[in-house]
Amino acid sequence: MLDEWAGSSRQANDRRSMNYNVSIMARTTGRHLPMCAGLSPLGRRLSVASALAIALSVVLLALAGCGDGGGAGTTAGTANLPERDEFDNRPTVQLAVVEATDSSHLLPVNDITYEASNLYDEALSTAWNVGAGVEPSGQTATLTLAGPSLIDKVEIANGYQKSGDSFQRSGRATFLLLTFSDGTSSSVSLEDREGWQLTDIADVVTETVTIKFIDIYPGRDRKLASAAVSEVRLLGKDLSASGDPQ
Ligand SMILES: [Ca+2]
Repeated sequence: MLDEWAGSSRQANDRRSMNYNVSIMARTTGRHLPMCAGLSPLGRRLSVASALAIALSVVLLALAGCGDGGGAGTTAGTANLPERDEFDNRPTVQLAVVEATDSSHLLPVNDITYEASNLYDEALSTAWNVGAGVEPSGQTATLTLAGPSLIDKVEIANGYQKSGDSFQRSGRATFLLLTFSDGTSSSVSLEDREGWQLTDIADVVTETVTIKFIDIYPGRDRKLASAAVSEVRLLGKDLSASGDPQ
């Protein structure tokens, strides 16, 4: 929905909608005009004028409706996306994440939280951690970017890397599925080790990234049966106006 081609398609639909309205209007006008036959010339002129006034109102309402629809359908930032040639020259950066939500997380323990916001706090000692009666596979966390961005790499710190013991105690991701705001996905395979793991993905323009646990390296604590990811870095090009190189 972020690409300009989607916008062109919507405009085409709007035009088809407007043409349809005009077509209905023409048929309606044509059906009523013969009823003027028994009127005086002045009456016929007034009737025709009335019909034209109604028709004009219909067209204006249709245009107003199309305008509203176009505004609602134009996603935030779409109109401001730079041309591909222009943003190809922008530097690859770590993209800013402004919000995270998740399908589930472990309850806090002694002020230590396990929410998805731990995925982008630049601390390997904090993690998004799921389990404790909830099957980790299928759980999701959604990161919202500061603006529309092109992503071509992700860097992930697998497991709960607070300590070697924490890493072994919690499960780690074998595969993560990343889904983007246009509905496309990329699968990321991860090794069972501490530290950062960099993965190239197919270029995608998006404003959100949803991370799903697909398969798990089981943790040592089989009762907790958790799985964790400590950090996710999204790398690519910021396509918002503020992403212009200085
Ligand atoms: Ca963290």
